[in-house]
Amino acid sequence: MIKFLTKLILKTSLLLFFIISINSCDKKNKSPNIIIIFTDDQGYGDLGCYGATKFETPHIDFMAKEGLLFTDFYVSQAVCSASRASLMTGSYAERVGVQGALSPWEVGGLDPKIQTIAKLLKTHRYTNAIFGKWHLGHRKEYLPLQNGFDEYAGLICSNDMWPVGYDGKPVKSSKKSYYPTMSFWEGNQPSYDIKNFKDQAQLTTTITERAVDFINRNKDKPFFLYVPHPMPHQPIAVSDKFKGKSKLGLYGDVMMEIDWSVGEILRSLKSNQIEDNTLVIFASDNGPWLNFGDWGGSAGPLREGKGTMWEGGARVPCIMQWPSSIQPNRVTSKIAGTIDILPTIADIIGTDNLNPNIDGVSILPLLLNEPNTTPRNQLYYYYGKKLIAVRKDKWKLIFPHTYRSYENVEPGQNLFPGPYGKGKAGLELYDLESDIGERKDLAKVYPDVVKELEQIGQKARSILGDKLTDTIGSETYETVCGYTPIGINISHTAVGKKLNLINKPNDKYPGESDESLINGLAGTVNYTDPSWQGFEAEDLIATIDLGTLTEISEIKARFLQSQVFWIFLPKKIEIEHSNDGKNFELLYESYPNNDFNFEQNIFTYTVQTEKIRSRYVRIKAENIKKCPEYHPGAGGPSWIFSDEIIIN
Ligand SMILES: [Ca+2]
Ligand SMILES: [Ca+2]
Repeated sequence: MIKFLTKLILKTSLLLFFIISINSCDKKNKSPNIIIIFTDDQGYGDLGCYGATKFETPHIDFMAKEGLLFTDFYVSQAVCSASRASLMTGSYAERVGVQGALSPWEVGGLDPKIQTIAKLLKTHRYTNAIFGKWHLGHRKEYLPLQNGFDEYAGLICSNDMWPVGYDGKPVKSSKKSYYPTMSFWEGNQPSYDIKNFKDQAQLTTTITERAVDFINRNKDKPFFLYVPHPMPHQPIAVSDKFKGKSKLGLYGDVMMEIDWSVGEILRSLKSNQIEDNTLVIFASDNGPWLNFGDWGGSAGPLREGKGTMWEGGARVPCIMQWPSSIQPNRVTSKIAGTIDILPTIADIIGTDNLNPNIDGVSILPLLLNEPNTTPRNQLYYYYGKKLIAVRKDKWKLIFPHTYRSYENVEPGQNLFPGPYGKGKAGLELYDLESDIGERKDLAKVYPDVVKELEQIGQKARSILGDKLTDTIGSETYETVCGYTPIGINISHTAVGKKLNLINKPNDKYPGESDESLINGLAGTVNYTDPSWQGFEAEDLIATIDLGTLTEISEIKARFLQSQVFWIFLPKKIEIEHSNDGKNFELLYESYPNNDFNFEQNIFTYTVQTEKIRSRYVRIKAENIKKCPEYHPGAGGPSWIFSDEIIIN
């Protein structure tokens, strides 16, 4: 009886304890502040708490001591924009349609219709800011202020997307010379130029000051602060505060400055007495750029680095600190990833507004140290729409593919990259628990495991697609949202009439049909829009037969300028008409300006006629044929892109 009573009391008090702790958790943590610090190309081995030895990261190590360190934390892809899209949206990049690293002239970005952490928190009265590198689209509609953030300052893309060489000097004759001047942005506008290494060296300090200022101003209301550092992405640079401070050299100095930045942020939380109720997440966007050698970071014990989906590219350090809810000094080897952050935040704030069609799962039970919880035991490793591997528990199955490799090549020095090697993988199985470096292929030893993981891969392919096996996924961005953008509808007299082209468009850009130039659908500013017909080093000579003498008041010809993609305006444009198809009368001629220009734009050449009656209209557009001297492709074939010819 006494035994029973003791048991009952114990049970009741345990129950009470749970009710109290759930209640207090409820009260305190409904709207915690959220801070995500996201470094760029930082390796798994580049923190003290992950084994770095030649430099110290005491503040980040402190986060680990006060919080939870993940040994098996993943990004969705080992490349900037795709990785960031997943962090923001809680989904693999294939679902949200962002691949690779967007270049400054990219016209697309993360679809503004897709839910993100910032947009979700906005509906819960959070104040949101991003200080650092955005890299999810550069046109206004894609920038942070139009997508859930109240404040933004930083870079719009990677810090190497600038017209400066590895020696820090302006470049004239390589692909890099085509990058526009890099700017530090404030909101929707470039604010000042980043021209040299000295300017780069101030980035970490400036971003940190802005972050701390934001915390001070918003300490009394819930906020979301996103700090995606442009460092230690190449070219790395450090302020005088940390120059020469590490035993590793510049890369170590840069990591020590990032650590200082984390320290400043933690300090401001403490001085504002909000550290208890602030969840701070520290992670990297992908593994290290190893062909920069000592200047490019370390993947620790992991295989390969950035741009590959071996563990060294996909697995990153991650630490979460949240004193009111995460017990100190914990390490977990449970699988988790950046795609899980959005649903975890949704779980924390208890929202009903989370988009259910995402790939991530809430790992809040893991944060709260609930017993026997495994929010995720499977993971897909995609790279550029290719399913490279899948993981289940300790097993990773690699699918046959080729990849860039950092092995058996000499890395570069002094901020210069070395070459890439080429790797080729077959169907390979690795036990990540006993073989973290992926060296011992066990596919032949465990055929049943291979079979089981192949089925997981098959499921991934059927949903998210796979270019390696030419599988179209049922839920990829393209499948669900269609290819964007589509042409602009224009109705006019020539639609459905006869068209004769002297030179055929190039097979790569054939337009939708032979009559693409007069199909009533006009190409948009995106050169990949199927409406455009592209002519490589050839002239466009198009004759339209209206069938009978027809009253014509206006003729327009549209051309695309997109010099960054080798697409120029014609050297000369002529518009002619004829009654018999033999003798043509010139109505209009123009010599477009093909000077150096970053602007991607559609130019329309128009002639108003005095209501002539005519049957034939001919457009002649002369190709400049070779890319001009100023262009990185100088001497190579130039393109003209045409669509549509409009007759009224
Ligand atoms: Ca990166
Ligand atoms: Ca067309």
